[in-house]
Amino acid sequence: MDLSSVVIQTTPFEGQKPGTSGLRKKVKVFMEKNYTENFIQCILNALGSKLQGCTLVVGGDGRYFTKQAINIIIRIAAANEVAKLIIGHLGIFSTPAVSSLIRTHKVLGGIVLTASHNPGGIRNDFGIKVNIDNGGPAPDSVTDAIYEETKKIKEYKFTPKLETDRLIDNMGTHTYKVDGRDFVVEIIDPTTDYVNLMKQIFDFQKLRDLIRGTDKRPPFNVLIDSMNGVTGVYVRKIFVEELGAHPDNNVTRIVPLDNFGEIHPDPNLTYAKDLVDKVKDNPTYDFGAAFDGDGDRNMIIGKNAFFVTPSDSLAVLANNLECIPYFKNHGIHGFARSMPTAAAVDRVAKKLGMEMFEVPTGWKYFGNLMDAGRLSLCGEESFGTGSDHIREKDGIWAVLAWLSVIEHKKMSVEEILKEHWSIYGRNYFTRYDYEECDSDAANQMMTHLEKLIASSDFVGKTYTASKKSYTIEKADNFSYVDPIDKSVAKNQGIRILFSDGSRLIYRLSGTGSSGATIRLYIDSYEKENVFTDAQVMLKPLVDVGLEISQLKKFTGRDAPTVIT
Ligand code: G16
Repeated sequence: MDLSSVVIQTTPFEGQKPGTSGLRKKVKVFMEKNYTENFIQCILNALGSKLQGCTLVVGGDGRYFTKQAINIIIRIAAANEVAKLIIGHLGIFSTPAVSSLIRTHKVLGGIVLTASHNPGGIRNDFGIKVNIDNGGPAPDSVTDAIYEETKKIKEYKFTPKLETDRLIDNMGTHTYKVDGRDFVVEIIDPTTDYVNLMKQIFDFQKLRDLIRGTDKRPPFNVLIDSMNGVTGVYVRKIFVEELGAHPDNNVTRIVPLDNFGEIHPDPNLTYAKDLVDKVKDNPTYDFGAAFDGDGDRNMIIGKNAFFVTPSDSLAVLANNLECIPYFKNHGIHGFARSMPTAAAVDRVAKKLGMEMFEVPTGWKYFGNLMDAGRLSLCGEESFGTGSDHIREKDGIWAVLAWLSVIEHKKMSVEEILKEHWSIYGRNYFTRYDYEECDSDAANQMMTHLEKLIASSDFVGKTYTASKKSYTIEKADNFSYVDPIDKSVAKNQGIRILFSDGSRLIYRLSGTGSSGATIRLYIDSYEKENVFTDAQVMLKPLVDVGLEISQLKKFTGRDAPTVIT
């Protein structure tokens, strides 16, 4: 049957500006009449002339509203002359898997349905993000173009009679005629391409021997926690089926749920407490790892829940890449981190003579450097780690990388960290998050900081807390010039740098769906004193950070929601 598209009149919605990583709002907002339709049409409009005849990858973490959103995308894409959609079975793709598929199939891009680590379910968050042809998140130029479209949209195109009901429930290829053109929807297994990629990167036989044990070595007892998010399907394939992990003892919460079982699928010490407690309570566990809803974040802990900060995780991997076959084959071309991430990796880069980049918060800022062949490994304090194998951060990759290091060094997580600090010194790091603050109050606090750092006597001032004094050497609002395309990103976070190398950074999160989340990042470097508890070590600097920002006065908050 030849289907016809129609044009539907609409009006713009306010606030469809993509944040750090896509548009994230409450599900009920996406459910408003035409809200999702408008945004999808604007994405396609922003792709311009490349859209006609293109192929797009579509899928997400399976959270509530994924299926409805996919049905809308299919009908709008068909009407807009897209030639083909590659969609995950049941709508499931992890964010790293989408990135991989875009690259494997060499297609124009993808639409990822996720609000990442934000809670899901009908009362919580949904999100839509766009990836471009290198597999990475759309850069500012593309998201700005989408936002401009959302402010002026008057109509969207739709194919009302294209039957989408249960389409994603079965794998296979479906071909339609829409306005006389062929339109193809291919429903694929979400894991095949990604598992193949991981097999090319890592030595699966060695990892299997590590997890199962050999004649010479006892099994290395892992607990991998998918937090009811999308990684469950990949964890089953990779850890259970390929690497021989025990389905009851070595993996947990591996069935993706559309509300993540009412938990906050964010792998940190607060929201992944379940994993932390299990590893603490059971001394036979050597290792624990958790992922977020869409599978791009990771948290690593060792025996007795010894916590590895993401900044340290990045530095340790940078120091040990030779035990991962991918890097032997592809070489190592440079490292990068986001600005608030502690500079532990910088010291490794210096020792190895590697180029090192500091970019704003957001994985999208790494893409150009990777495409230019100048960046192999990067990470962010927000539990993101990855390499140039794709253009997204990759939780499962990070865990396989850690297991490769452990297999190679034959040391525990804690031993590896302690050895690293003994060689390089230690960047103590913590982040205080104040979630769902009043937006006006948070903005006022940032304005106060802007004024303060601009005042003529700020640099040189000394603040004291718990008998420790810190003298301000420099203060600014971070801006970045992309070394490849020279694009400029301004106002990326207020930095206060002290004469002893310590740093305080203040940012408003760009991933929340309501109110404002204030992030206070605290970082200090010690060459000798490397074995103190980080919270104890950083307490005076935290107090200075709170004094400078007057956070309590502006927000009324006594304590952070999350400390990592
Ligand atoms: C996204 C971005 C990351 C960023 C993180 C936190 O992660 O991809 O690059 O570090 O948000 O951003 P913010 O501090 O603005 O909340 P995800 O996992 O949410 O996609």
